[in-house]
Amino acid sequence: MKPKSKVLIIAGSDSSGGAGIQADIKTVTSLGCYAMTAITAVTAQNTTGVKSIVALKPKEISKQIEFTSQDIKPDAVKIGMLHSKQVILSVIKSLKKISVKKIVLDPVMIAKGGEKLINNTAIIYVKKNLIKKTLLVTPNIPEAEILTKTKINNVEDMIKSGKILLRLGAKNVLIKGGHLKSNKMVDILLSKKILKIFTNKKYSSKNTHGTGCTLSSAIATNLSCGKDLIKSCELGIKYVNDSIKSNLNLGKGNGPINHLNSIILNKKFY
Ligand code: PXL
Repeated sequence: MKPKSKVLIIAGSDSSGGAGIQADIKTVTSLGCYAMTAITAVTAQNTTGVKSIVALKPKEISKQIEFTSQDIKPDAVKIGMLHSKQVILSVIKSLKKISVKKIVLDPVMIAKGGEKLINNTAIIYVKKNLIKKTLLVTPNIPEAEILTKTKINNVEDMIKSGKILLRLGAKNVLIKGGHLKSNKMVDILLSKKILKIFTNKKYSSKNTHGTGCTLSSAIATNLSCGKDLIKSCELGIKYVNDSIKSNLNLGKGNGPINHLNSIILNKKFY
């Protein structure tokens, strides 16, 4: 098969392969599309935690975005870890130059093991400057709580927090309910015109490293292929749920999900 579309990923590297740019490339590829990357930071980590984070210079991140896109124009962009104000400002500048409309922002803040992946000033810039430049922002509950200064305990609180994000300039918000104390998985898509509640079975597993990265990449990929926003979210959620369900169980800590769940290998290659 040939790739159906092209997706540019702006995110950090996760050496353990479960989250970050590695999860993003696997997702875009597994869903039949072409992945390009602009690496924002390099982390040394395994399933038990993050050992170190090295940031790339904002100028180098911008070069990756602009030089790559001048040659192969992305149909959609996914943004993950951006850990300083300077990086956010140069990413915004570069996005303006490449003028891609379908931009999905995963406002990455904290790794599964609790390590901070963004500094406090940068969070203000995500909120005030970046969110409004994107088509969709996909916070989980702790991220939505930080961005909207609210406490989220239930679905009503998720909707309230989503409305605050819309008031801050977000066009569409997908709040992921994985952190809710509930036996169902509830995710909420909200815009001025849409209120869609996705309810799915919850698979309890400690191996959920990279679910957020994977979901935002899957949605960006679906959008890049011309699917509408609701369908893109619905199929993205399904891809992540199936990847959790297949329970890889690698490593001693919070292991990765199985990105290969959508792939059928051609017999002649194995
Ligand atoms: O899942 C958030 C995330 C994003 N990006 C990188 C990460 C992680 C979590 O560990 O390492 C690079």
